[in-house]
Amino acid sequence: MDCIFCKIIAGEIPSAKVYEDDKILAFKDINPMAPVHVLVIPKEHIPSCDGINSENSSYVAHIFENIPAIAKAAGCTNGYRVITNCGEDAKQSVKHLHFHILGGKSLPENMG
Ligand code: DGP
Repeated sequence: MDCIFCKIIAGEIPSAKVYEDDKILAFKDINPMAPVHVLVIPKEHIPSCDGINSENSSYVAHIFENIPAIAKAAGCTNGYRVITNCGEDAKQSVKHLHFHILGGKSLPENMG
């Protein structure tokens, strides 16, 4: 499968990892939009939010169980934002479910 995030999971493309376990990987976004910009992804290929179901939702639960510690370790000491883009209108560019953690500054109120 030609998925850039699956290649990052496989170690075929390097990334700046900040957290990894058997189910999920977190790494720095290549094009940061804030002082802290980390992506958290499931190690199973789920194309987007639309692909979450009862078979794979444990990956999503595990991501959210770990987001607070990942965000704080990355430097979010005063809050953070979690975003997932799903589909064309949201401008999802990588078709592997990922959650952006943004922080390290006071973020703009406008989300779209
Ligand atoms: P989205 O628009 O929600 O699909 O965001 C995809 C993000 O993935 C975007 O902020 C840039 C990031 N990204 C794309 N390719 C790579 C890569 O090869 N390495 C890293 N670290 N981030 C990437």
